Amino acid sequence: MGMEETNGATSTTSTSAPASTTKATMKVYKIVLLGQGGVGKSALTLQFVTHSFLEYHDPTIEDAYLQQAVIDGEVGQLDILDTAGQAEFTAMRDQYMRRGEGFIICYSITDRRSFQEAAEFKKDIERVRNTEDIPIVLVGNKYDLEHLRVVQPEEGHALAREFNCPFFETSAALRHFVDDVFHTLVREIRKKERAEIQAQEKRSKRKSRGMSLHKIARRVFKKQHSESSSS
Ligand SMILES: Nc1nc2c(ncn2[C@@H]2O[C@H](COP(=O)(O)OP(=O)(O)OP(=O)(O)O)[C@@H](O)[C@H]2O)c(=O)[nH]1
Ligand SMILES: [Mg+2]
Repeated sequence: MGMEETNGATSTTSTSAPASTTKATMKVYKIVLLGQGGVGKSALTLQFVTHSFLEYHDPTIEDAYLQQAVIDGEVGQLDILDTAGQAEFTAMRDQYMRRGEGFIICYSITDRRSFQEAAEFKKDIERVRNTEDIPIVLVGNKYDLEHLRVVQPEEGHALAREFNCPFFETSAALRHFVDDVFHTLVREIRKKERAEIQAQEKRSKRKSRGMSLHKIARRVFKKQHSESSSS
């Protein structure tokens, strides 16, 4: 089952829109999918964008998609980068880790190695970005293949707690929890932006308070100075 660990805010519709109809003012969310080859990054992306299931594995080099979505009543343009999981195509990895505002780290519940790799992807993002404060959603895909499961849901939850991020078990085949993954990541990006704005406001308030204190001190000093020179 797919499970969201953080907020349960209502999700809404997502609609495909050609790039030409995108208003210049619409907020763009740069999303990057990471994960070992074959875990289902392309299948998840195609389900999200085109509502169809990719049956065969055609190793990705790099594919980009634009998808308009209304999330919590606010419209946004999701700029999705579906990356290569296969080692021979990974030369660009640092570059797209620098470019992304939010990351979907995927593993397959049928492949332990892909689960171990997920932790490596997280470390790589932190190394490239030099911070731990990056919007991430952890995804254990292919949960329809329960008979082939080797990674337990509790392990996914535990890793998500370590990452401090939301977690879903998904099925690209059944289109289960696909929208939730993308929408939740947008919420995580928005949450971070709001926190940054608040921090900035606090800083500028403190600065302006400091300025006015400085002004008062100057006035008092002037007054005292003029009183002492007139007496
Ligand atoms: N049963 C099942 N199969 C899936 C699911 N998601 C993906 N697959 C299959 O797994 C294979 C690999 O899927 P892709 O989406 O191509 O994997 P990828 O992560 O994009 O692989 P790379 O592009 O090489 O990095 C394909 O045969 C998919 O049909 C799922 O949720 N359930
Ligand atoms: Mg792919």
